[in-house]
Amino acid sequence: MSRFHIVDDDTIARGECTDIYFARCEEVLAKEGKNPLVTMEVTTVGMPYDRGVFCGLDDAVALLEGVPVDVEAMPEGSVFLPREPVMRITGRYRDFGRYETALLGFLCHASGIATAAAHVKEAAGDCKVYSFGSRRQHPAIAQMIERSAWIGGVDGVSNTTAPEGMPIVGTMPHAFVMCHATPEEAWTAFDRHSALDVPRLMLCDTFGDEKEECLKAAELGFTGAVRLDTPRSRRGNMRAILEEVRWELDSHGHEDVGIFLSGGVTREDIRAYRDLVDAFGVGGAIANAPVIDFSLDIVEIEGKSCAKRGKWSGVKQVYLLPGGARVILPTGAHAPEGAVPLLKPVMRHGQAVGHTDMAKARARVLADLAERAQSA
Ligand code: PCP
Repeated sequence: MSRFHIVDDDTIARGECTDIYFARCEEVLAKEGKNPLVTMEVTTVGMPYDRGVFCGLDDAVALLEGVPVDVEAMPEGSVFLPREPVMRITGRYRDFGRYETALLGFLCHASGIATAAAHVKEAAGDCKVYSFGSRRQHPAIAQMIERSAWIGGVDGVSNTTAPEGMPIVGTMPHAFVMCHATPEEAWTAFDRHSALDVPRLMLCDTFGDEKEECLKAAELGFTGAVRLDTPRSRRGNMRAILEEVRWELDSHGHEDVGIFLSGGVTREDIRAYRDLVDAFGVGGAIANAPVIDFSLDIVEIEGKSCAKRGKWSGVKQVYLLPGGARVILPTGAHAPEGAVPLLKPVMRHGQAVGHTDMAKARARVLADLAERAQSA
């Protein structure tokens, strides 16, 4: 029995974290002696972005390990568009139907976060973006949040449970500053006791005006950047505040001291302030991102194309064409010259073939962002 209101790995892996209607209908099919061979596809018909970033495949494969199905999918970090299948599963329906709930949960949530992170990073351009939002979500999924944000292109994450292979970044909380008699005492203590590789990012808005505190921090000589987390009640014209802080730092010889902005930062804020800010700490705008509304639908039964209303029947492949255009075609159709099929085998009869690679997934997103920045 878990200490917290969470579902343990084994229960999820057994397909017991499911919607009751799957369990009940599985029983009915069994009593009817029905277990048709089906192919199901994961697609979305729409999303609050021009494109999505596919993520969560690693957990999906772990979920279906040992389940007698064949799976093809786009690699993690792939861009996808509405209607494009990002994954397809072939097997006998009763063998995997109940896994739909957990499977979609893994893909919808991770892809939502990776997609938001990629769009936030796109808005930031050369500015650094750090994922600070695990506190906005249930701690049991902190690792998934940080992995998805990293794949989506952020430059670092704050949660200590993040998977290996990404920088863990943080500054200091207001509570830390308030534990000292003055902000200067807090900044000096931080510098005195922090390891050399810990960036000296000083929080400069706890008690005094940002301009005043930033200058004090900069004049201590060890400050790499000043963090502004200005409360909403004081954010009249945040641009003017940032311009003032930048002016005062530069006019007092602290051109090398960067500005770090956090606190309810959105994509729009990043676009508005990226010429003045060197790094953004982003919480809810990534961690609370809307999930991708994927669904898993039958497209073929016993070899015959068949789909419910609103879905396109038949097994499909998505092709990337020379020049960057994309096309969805039935798998039996002749692929255009130079077309690259995006769905690749990831499982054969319940065994993973190949593996998901977080670094490669992230590289895919960064390459796409670089291409978009170039063509912008
Ligand atoms: C938190 C943190 C980031 C915020 C949250 C990220 O700020 O410092 O700035 O989450 P958001 O983008 O959803 O706002 P606070 O809790 O205000 O302050 P503290 O740094 O003192 O923890």
